This record gives sequence, C-alpha cells and structure tokens, in this order.
Amino acid sequence: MGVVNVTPDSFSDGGRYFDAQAAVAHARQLAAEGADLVDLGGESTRPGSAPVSEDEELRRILPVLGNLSLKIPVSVDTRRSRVMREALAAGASMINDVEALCAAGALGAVAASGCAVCLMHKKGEPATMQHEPHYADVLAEVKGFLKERVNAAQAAGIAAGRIVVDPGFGFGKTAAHNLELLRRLKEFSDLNVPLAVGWSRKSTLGKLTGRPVDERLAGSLAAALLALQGGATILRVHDVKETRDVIAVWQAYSQ
Ligand code: HH2
Repeated sequence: MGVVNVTPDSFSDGGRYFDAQAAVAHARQLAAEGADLVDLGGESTRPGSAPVSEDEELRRILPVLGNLSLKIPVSVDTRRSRVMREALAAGASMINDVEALCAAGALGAVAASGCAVCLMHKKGEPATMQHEPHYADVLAEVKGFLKERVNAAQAAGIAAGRIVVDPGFGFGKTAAHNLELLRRLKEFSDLNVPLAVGWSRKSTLGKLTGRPVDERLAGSLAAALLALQGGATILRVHDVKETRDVIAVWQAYSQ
C-alpha cells in the first residue's frame, strides 16, 4: 500500500503532494513501482497534528481521486463518514480509518458500499496521543479493541472478507510499545482477518537509528521485513520500489 498524502503537514512528506497534479503523478509513480493499492489521505494524523474540516479534506482528495484512473484499487485514509461516502461515490475501493469506524455514521457508510475497510487502533487524539501513553498490557488492549471493532463492523453488515486490521504503530504508543507489538504480531492472527502495518519512516525508527525522517529508509525496510515475518500482508509504505524488493526476498525465502 503506497501512501499519497494530499496534505501540507504530513510528518514525512508534508506539502510535496499537496497540489492535486503532484498527488496524481505520485500515485501513478507508486503504481508503476509495484504498489498493489494506494492510500490517499487529506488529513495528517501524525502526533501533534490539528484536525481539518470535512470540506477541506474533501477539497483535497476529490480532485485527486477523480483524476487517478489507476488499474489498482485506491484506499482513502479518513475518519469521517461524509468523506467516506463521497470518496466511495468517487471511486475509492477501500476506507482506511485510524479510528476504526468509531465516528457517527462511519459503520453505516462502509456497510452501504461493497468496499474493503482497514480498522486501526489508536489511543487518544493525534494532538496529544504521544504524551506518555500507558497500557497495562499493550498487546491485550490493542487486540481486544480490534476484536471489538471487527465484531461491530460485522454486526453492521460488513462481511469479514472485507475487513483488515492494523495495530496502529505510533498512534498513542511509545517505542517500547511499538516494538512489543511488532515482536508479538503473530498473536493477531486469531482475529482471522488480514493484518496491515505502517512503520514507514515513523519516529520510533528515528529513536532507534538517530536518523531524521528523510533518512529512515533502511530502518523502514528492516521493520517491513519483521512485519512480514510476523504475518502482515499489507505494508503501508512511502517507498514502494524498495519495499517491493524486501517482499521479493521474503517470498523467495519463505517458499
Ligand atoms: N499511519 C499514518 C496514517 N494512516 N493508516 C494505517 N492503517 N496505519 C498506519 O500506520 C497509518 C495510517 C501516519 O503516516 P502518514 O500518512 O505518512 O503521515 P500523516 O498522518 O502525517 O499524514
């Protein structure tokens, strides 16, 4: 899953694809590099980010969605039900929700379409979620939440075959929490839905390597391989071409 942030303030590429034409060109490049899907976002949810209005989110993503004409599916990264409905009407095939369809109307918006959905765990709000997050047992809490959201989605009429879950690395989690979840990723397998992970360029990699965000490719690739070993089947990444090579090596090794 290649990331296209149509935002001025995303942590790794803020502003680079804010212009619709630049975003379309970037999505096409990620597809050409081997992405199986692209994830289009109009609101940064990085730690410390401020929310944007629904109208602004739609103003950012709809022109991009309308001009993509890709052969691969497009996911839209949003937590708002109106944005979900309009994005699906404009051709999105998947909703990637960092709030796991908790917003009013979100379950209904996804249930009413045939789209796929990614349910992600997050603790707290982006503005403050990295202020001393605390868990008694991070794996149990994240997994318990995802299980409850999978059940809620199914109860709303979203079939299990449309659902993917994501532990939400970096969303209200310290480096130690992120590492424990990565180490124990296999324990998510009994949720019986595919697992997506996003480690690409994140601040935990900065902490581990001492590198700024534009020098975290090697760390991101190491995390991608560990996630594959833990059973992840969707890697949400900024660097598709390089991650494809990791997948090729992993697939050959595990044959
Ligand atoms: N991470 C980010 C955004 N959306 N969605 C899923 N499912 N999993 C993730 O780990 C995830 C996500 C944050 O990364 P990015 O989009 O690059 O930054 P920003 O939120 O600043 O736009």
